[in-house]
This record gives sequence, structure tokens and C-alpha cells, in this order.
Amino acid sequence: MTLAELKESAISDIKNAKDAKELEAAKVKYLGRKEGQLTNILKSLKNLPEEEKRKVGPEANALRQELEAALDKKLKELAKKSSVPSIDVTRPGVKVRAGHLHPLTLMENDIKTIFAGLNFSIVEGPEVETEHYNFEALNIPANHPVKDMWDTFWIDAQHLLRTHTSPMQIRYMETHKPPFQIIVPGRVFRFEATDASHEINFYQVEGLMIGEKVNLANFKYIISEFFRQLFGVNTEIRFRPSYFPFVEPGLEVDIKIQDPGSPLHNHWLEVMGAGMVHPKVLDGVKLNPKEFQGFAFGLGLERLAMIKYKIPDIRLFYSGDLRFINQF
Ligand code: FA5
Repeated sequence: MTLAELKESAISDIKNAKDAKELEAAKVKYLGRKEGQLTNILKSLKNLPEEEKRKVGPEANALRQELEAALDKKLKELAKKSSVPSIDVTRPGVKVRAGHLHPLTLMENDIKTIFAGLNFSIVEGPEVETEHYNFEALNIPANHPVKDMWDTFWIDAQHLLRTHTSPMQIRYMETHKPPFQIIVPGRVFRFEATDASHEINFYQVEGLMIGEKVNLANFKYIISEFFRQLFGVNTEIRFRPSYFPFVEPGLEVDIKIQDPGSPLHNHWLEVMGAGMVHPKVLDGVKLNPKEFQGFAFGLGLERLAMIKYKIPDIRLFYSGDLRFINQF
């Protein structure tokens, strides 16, 4: 075989190599240390007559360099090709997983929709409150034992994380003239031990309606209508006398669970505190209690969501457990 023939065959082998393995085979075939075809020629140079040696030697060496360069170039080409991912356009796509609203958001939206339909405005207030709005303006004096009803996260001597949404009663009455009716959904905080029905961070919805002749019968109608729309026509509600310093009279509202599948079937469950706004509270915001009166209530959002979605433990809402969340 002449050097020219060898060159032609080697270049063609290198060019046609489809992967690194075939390229390696070509390299061994021509440049392999033991049996490479070009290697053999180079080894046999020493047996040639001096004249021929001088002619063939440089040619063979040049060819070796040429082949090495061609091998190197091809190897780079193959590496580049294999790092480009091939796209299989016939492969079925991956479904995009859409998120959804948290059950507490769903419940908050339901509550807002119902109250908006009853002509209530929706307002919000600060989560960091002053002692004045959270307690004193609500007729809860400093050092009064009734403060024990609300275990408090204090920030400093005057500031705290609100323990209920009731401070917004004061803030709203200070800046608006009756008649009005509002609800205030929002997050509240209590320094309490947690259990299946108590969290340290939960949601309330405050309600407040003030006018010239607003009375408890109005409250009973509004709240019955609210539960009728939320849980259905058969929902029974019950008022129990209770005590909150900022209402007189004060009461608690229970609803009767009507769900044969629930362990709470036919049981009464406390869902909110309420009452007629205390004359001292009205005085404090410069409303004349003889002229204006009204009711206020504060309900626990989680408790209602637990009833609606049959959730046994309040702590599940905040667990971040996708097995729980994905059920909604
Ligand atoms: C109050 O917070 C009063 N501000 C309610 C009120 C407003 C009374 C206006 C009168 C007029 P209470 O502490 O009972 O009241 O809480 C109200 C509701 O919040 C409870 O009925 C319950 O549903 C819910 N709740 C109370 N503590 C927790 C807790 N740790 N975790 C979850 N929900 C709670």
C-alpha cells in the first residue's frame, strides 16, 4: 500500500466515524503502537536504503501529524454533537401543575361574598397594635384581670400583636360617621398552648354595625342569614349569654353541626363572641350612646373552615403538608 492510499483510507475512516468508539478504532488501525498501519511503515524505515529513507521518512512523518490533527478535530466535533440534547417532538408533554387557594382563603372569600351581599363593607387593619386599641379603648383597663382572656405577644411596653380584630371597631368608629356596617377579616395572635382547636396564629372576622336603631334582633337576623348561606338552610344557631368588656349584653353564638358522617353530628360548637357595643366604648370614640347603638361580633375563621371541610385538627392548616393541602 502506498502512503497516498493509506492516507485516503485513513481520512475516510476518520471522517465516517459515528462515535468516539469508531474513532478510537480508526486511530488504532493506523496509528496503533503495535499494529498500526502507518506505525508499521515508520518502523520499517530503518530497513530501507538511505535514499528512499530520506524521501519516505519525511512524508510518513507528515502524514502521521496530519492524521493526528484529523483525529483530534473529529473528536471535538463528536463531543459537541453529543452535548446538544435531541428533542423528541412526538413525546407526550409534561402537565403543568396549577396551584389553588388555601382552604382558609376559600373560607375568607365565602364570608366576604356573603357579607358584601348583606351590604357590609370590607376593611382591614394593622396586625401590630397598641395597648390602647387592643385593650383600653375596648374598656379593658390596664391590670384588670379580664386581660387574662387574651394571652398576648408583647413587642414592647406599648406595642403588641393584636389578640383579636376588635381594635378595628375603634379605629373605624373614630374615622367614620354612622350609619355603617363593616367586616374586618384578619390575622390575630395569642400566646397560648396549641391543641386540635387552638393555634397561636389564627384568623378572625370582626363585624360591626352602628346606626340609630340597630338592635340585637337585627344581629340575630344578619347572623342567621349568614349561616344559612354558608352552611345551608337547616343550620341551627343558638345564643348563650357571655361576657366581653366591650359589649353589653354579651353573648356567644353556637351552631349545631348537622352531618351524620361527622363525630360532631348534632353537637353545638362555639364559633363567635358578640354583643351590643358597650356605651363606654361609644363614649370613647365620641359617639353619643343615646343617639347611636349597634352590635359587634368576632368569629373564628378556622373553626368555620373545620366544620365546612370536616377538618379534625386546626394545626393541619399551617402544617405545610401537601397531602393535606392538595385535597382542596
Ligand atoms: C374575641 O376575640 C372577641 N374579640 C370577640 C368579640 C368581638 C366579642 C366583638 C364581642 C364583640 P374570643 O376570644 O372568644 O373573643 O375569640 C373569638 C373566636 O375566635 C372564638 O369563638 C373562636 O372561634 C376563635 N378563637 C379563639 N381563640 C382561638 C385560638 N387559639 N385558635 C383558633 N381560634 C380561636
